[in-house]
Amino acid sequence: MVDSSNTIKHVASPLARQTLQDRQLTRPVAGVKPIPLLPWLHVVKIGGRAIMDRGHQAILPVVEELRALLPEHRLLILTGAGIRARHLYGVGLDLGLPVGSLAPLAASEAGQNGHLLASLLARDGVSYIEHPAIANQLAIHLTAARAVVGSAFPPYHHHEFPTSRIPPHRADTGAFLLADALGAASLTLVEDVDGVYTADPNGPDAAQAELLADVDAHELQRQVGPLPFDRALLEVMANARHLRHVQLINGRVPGRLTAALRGRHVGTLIRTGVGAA
Ligand code: GWN
Ligand code: ATP
Repeated sequence: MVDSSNTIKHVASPLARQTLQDRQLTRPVAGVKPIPLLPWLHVVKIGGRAIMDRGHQAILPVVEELRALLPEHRLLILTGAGIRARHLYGVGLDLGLPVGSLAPLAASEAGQNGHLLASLLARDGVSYIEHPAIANQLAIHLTAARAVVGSAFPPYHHHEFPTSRIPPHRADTGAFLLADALGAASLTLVEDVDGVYTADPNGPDAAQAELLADVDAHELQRQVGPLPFDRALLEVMANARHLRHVQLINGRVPGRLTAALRGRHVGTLIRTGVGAA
C-alpha cells in the first residue's frame, strides 16, 4: 500500500518557510510585477474645490467634455471633497476629533460631489457607484456603461494613518491608489491651474511661480512649498507599479481634458519612475 498522507496533507507554498518581514527572502515571489486588471480604463479625478465647488459655470463644461469622450474611452470619474470638507476639518478639529473620525466625514463630501456629477451624466448611462462596487464590480459596471462616477477618497476611516490631525490620504492619493492598483491606462487630475508650479500661483509668492511641464514625483517631494494635491500622493507614486505618470491639467480651460485623454501633454506630467531606464 502506498503511503500518500504527506502528499495529500502538505500544501506547498513558496512563502511557507520564511518570515514575511524579510524582503530579501520574499522578493523572488512578491517582487513580481502585478498584472494590470483594467488596462483600458482611464481614471479622471475632478477637483472638489477647483471644479465642483464652483457650480454650474465650472461643472457643466467639464460634463460636456466627459460626455463627448464616452465613445472614445471607458472612464472611472472620481470626485474630490472641496470646501465642505475644509469646513468639516475646522469644526471637527475645534471639537478635538481624531483623524480617524474626520477621514470618513470628509470622504462623504467627496461622495456627495460624485452624486452631483453622476446626476448630470445619468442620461448618458453613467451612475454613481459605491466604494464596495468599485472594489468588486467595476468591470461589470464598465461593461454595461462607458463610465461610472465614484468618491476619490480612500475609505480608511479609523485606519487612517495618525501622522497628522488632517487626514493625509485624501482624494488625489485615493485616485492614484485605485488607478495604479487597477493597472489603468492613465490618471488625469483636473484642477483650476495650468499645472504644478514652483510656488502657489494664487499665493503670496505668485510672482516667482514657474510652471513645471514635466517633473519627477521625487523632485516634487523636495519642494517645500504648497502643492495642488495631497503630499501623500507623492509617497504612493514612489511605489507605483503601473502608472508611469499622472497628468495635472486645468479643467477650467475648454479642451484640455479632452486633449489630455487623447494622450497630449497639456498640463504637468508628474513621473513615477515606472519604466524609467
Ligand atoms: O455614501 O456619498 O462608500 O461610495 O469613507 O464609507 O465616510 O460609505 O461610512 O458604499 O462605504 O458618504 O457610509 O461613507 O461618500 O465612503 O457609500 O452615497 O460606509 O453610495 O455606504 O467607503 O458614497 O460614502 O464617505 O464613498 O467617500 O452610500 Mo458617500 Mo464615501 Mo454612498 Mo460611498 Mo465613507 Mo459606502 Mo464608504 Mo460609509
Ligand atoms: P479637492 O481635494 O477638494 O479635490 P482640489 O484638488 O480641487 O481639492 P486644491 O487642493 O485646492 O483643489 O488644489 C488646487 C489649488 O492648489 C490651486 O488653485 C492653487 O492655487 C493651489 N496650489 C498650491 N500650490 C500650488 C503649486 N505649487 N502649483 C499649482 N497650484 C498650487
